[in-house]
Amino acid sequence: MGVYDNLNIPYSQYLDHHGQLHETCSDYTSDAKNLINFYKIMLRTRVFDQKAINLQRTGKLGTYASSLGQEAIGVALGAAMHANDVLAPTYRDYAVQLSRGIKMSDLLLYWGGDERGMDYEFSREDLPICVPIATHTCHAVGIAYAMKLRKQPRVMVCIIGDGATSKGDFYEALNAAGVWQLPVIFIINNNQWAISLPRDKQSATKTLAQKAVAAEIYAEQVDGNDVIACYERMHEFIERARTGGGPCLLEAISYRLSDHTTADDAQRYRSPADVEAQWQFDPISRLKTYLLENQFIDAEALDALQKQAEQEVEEQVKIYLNTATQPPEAMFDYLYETLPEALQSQRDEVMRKGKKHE
Ligand SMILES: Cc1ncc(C[n+]2csc(CCOP(=O)(O)OP(=O)(O)O)c2C)c(N)n1
Ligand SMILES: [Mg+2]
Repeated sequence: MGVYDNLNIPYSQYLDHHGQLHETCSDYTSDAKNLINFYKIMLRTRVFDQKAINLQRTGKLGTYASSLGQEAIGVALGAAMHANDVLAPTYRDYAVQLSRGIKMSDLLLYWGGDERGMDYEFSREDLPICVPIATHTCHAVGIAYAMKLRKQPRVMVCIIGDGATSKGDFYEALNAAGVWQLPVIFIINNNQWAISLPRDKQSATKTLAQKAVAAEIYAEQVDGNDVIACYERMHEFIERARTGGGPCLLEAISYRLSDHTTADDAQRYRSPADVEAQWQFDPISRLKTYLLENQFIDAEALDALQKQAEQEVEEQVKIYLNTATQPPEAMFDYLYETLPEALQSQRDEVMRKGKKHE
């Protein structure tokens, strides 16, 4: 018996893993066009992801964090957010970033070690990818505070992992968001792993969502492999925050089907059979079954979407590979308005060494 077994944290699932619908959809998710769009972006994300891993394996990209199996969360979020809302993403949130118009070539540039990749052409106010765990929860709260102060009808959305909910920053952010009633939504992508640490060794709480209770923040869980349920709950939470309803937290339960990053070998700490068993919950096949069974799409159109995604990824990779690299001294040039003396001498040295190699 847990101490807080009687906490009521609602859980939603619309589409089960056999592609069967158990709840009534809103007008938005009843519309086949919107569901096909969900499918399309999930597919684009997955094709992009596999290509990025291949690029890393062939020495054309740095370390890369895969989003395999977690595409539904981001695609739903991308549809639920307004263009002028602001996103604070982590390092595997490509699905929502692509939904918000961020280019694949920019994401590749970033993982290729070039910070210009975070100078997005669209959604320019979205934060750059946050690699330090949970630090962006506090940034999100600051931005939400500014939105409230300026009386803007905008919402701040912050995504974190299950492991990140153990960080002090997260609790500080929740506390401030709760007491100031800020327009911020916290989305936890509970993919069951924090590198090699499983969820049950991460936190003693029955749910991660209930961590919001102490901050008096409303929280729910959702099936993170069900793009329809994710969209319905996110849409409601975001619109509530937009109209002065304050912060909310949604724990989306997913599974990291890939290694943590390309620098990891997950076979060292979890069995391939366990991972294989999780494929039955794959968010893309689930939606595909639903679309086909309801004749919202046919096999031929699905094939065309696959080809389109592959073509787009190839084009974006070309743009990335054809982008001229920055000179080494560029790493000094964007952190400070005026470079501190100590760094100036390092910059000079890099320039001198560069000349010697020419
Ligand atoms: C402050 C900080 N501490 C440690 C790390 C090293 N680190 C990188 S990813 C990770 C695990 C994060 O797990 P989770 O929050 O569940 O996110 P996931 O990678 O599963 O999406 C850790 C500890 C880091 N990036 N930042
Ligand atoms: Mg995790």
